[in-house]
Amino acid sequence: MRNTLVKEHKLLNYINGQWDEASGGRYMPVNNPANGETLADVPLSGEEDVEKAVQAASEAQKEWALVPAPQRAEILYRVGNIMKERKEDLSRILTMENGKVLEEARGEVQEGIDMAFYMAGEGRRLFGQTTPSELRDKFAMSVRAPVGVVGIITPWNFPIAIATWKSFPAIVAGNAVIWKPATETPMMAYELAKIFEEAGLPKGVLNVVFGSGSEVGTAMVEHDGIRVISFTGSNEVGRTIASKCGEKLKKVSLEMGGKNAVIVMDDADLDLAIQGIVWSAFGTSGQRCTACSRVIVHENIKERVEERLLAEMEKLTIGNGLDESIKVGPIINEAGLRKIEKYIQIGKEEGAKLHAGGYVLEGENFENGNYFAPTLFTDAKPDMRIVQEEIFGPVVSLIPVKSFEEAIEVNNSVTYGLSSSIFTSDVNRVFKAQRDLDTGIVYINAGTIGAEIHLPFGGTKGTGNGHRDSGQAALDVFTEWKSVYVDFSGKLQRAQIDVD
Ligand code: UN1
Repeated sequence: MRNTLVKEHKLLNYINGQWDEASGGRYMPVNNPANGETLADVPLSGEEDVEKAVQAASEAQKEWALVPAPQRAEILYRVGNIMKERKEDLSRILTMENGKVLEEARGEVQEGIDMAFYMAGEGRRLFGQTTPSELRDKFAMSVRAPVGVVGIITPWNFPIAIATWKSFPAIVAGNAVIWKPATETPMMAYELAKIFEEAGLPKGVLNVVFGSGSEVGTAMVEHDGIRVISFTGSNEVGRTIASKCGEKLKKVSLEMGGKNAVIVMDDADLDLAIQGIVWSAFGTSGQRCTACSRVIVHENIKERVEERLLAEMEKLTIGNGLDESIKVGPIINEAGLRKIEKYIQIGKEEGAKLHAGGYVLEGENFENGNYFAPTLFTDAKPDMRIVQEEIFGPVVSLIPVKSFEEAIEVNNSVTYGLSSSIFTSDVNRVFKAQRDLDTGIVYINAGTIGAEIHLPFGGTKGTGNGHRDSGQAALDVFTEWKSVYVDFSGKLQRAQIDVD
């Protein structure tokens, strides 16, 4: 018996407004990480399918770019409204395919709804600039032009929100999109494509090609018809994409994770800090790019923080996220579990003290699911691998420091630079911290997660390559600046020469 909330058990690609099987007819199962139930089969497409999608997108984009932006935005308003109507069903499907608890799934779908209305508003803005010309009777302006056909590659940990961060600005700006969703979470992509279809998006403007990164992703990166690649995912894959795009001089926007820290100073509101750490480290089972996996704590309060943290961790309920009493859901898959286990071993070998957790949960409540116990390492050192590398699980390491300055230095001593947070009641430290923390997102007296869609999202150093998702910044990824000069003098005016 298949799950009844899932309407289609055999997913299809969405290319040129048609629902098609992948060319090779290959499929793989999509499993619920909470209980191993097979929810659907996802097509494994190949180069041929990407080719078809690019053809369709190129054709569609020419017309789409000519549709006035406020009309393009109308589609996004409709998409937002349909998502709102279906919020509960979408959230439940999201919990089933990804594992995150229902409350968080609703939050993620809400993020997508917010993005729809925010980017729909761009249809009446898409601001450019007017600038005085050096010459008399000449008008100068810069406008945002669509890039053409763009490729988006999205991860399983935020399968709908991140897709909206990328596809909505691309579409409102007049591009056509080829989208490869993660094979672990294709149902959100399927639902979103259906919503776009219902909202009346012209065929070919959005094309969903399901399949693996090595086949579909590679074909997208290599295809000369795709002018931008926007990718969120692992560091290794991101680097490969970056170098291939470099060779092809293709624009690329990357978000490749974090090793985010909460700093707790000895003047902090400890209750608040502990809540912030627990939410950021164990929410979504630590499977957020923004998750807190390091706590940099002033040595004066180290013991108290350890104690309070352990007490709160004991209260965490673990299990199937469809059960509203559960706070921590499963890990996405077996490979995810093995990776976390590997880091537990590394942490022990490096000499960090395993204070809580550190094992896969087994037994009656966890049958056929991928559950990992919330884990706390203490007495960790800044150069340990568990403190430097992204684990992507419910594992947090406490690093004691002697001063505010040392805390900032330790925060900045990792290769990543996505999110950071500090709990302090000293206003001078607040302002110093926001200036000196080397991350794309900084929180003061709040945890490391919970970015809002109308602000730029992304990071410094190994987290990315300078581009941002979300907010106005997303438009920079999906548009080209075009400088336009209109000379209405009726004679030849030579810039830089005829200036007096
Ligand atoms: C991610 O983990 O890649 O800021 C995205 C947050 C969410 C988005 C996370 N709004 O935690």
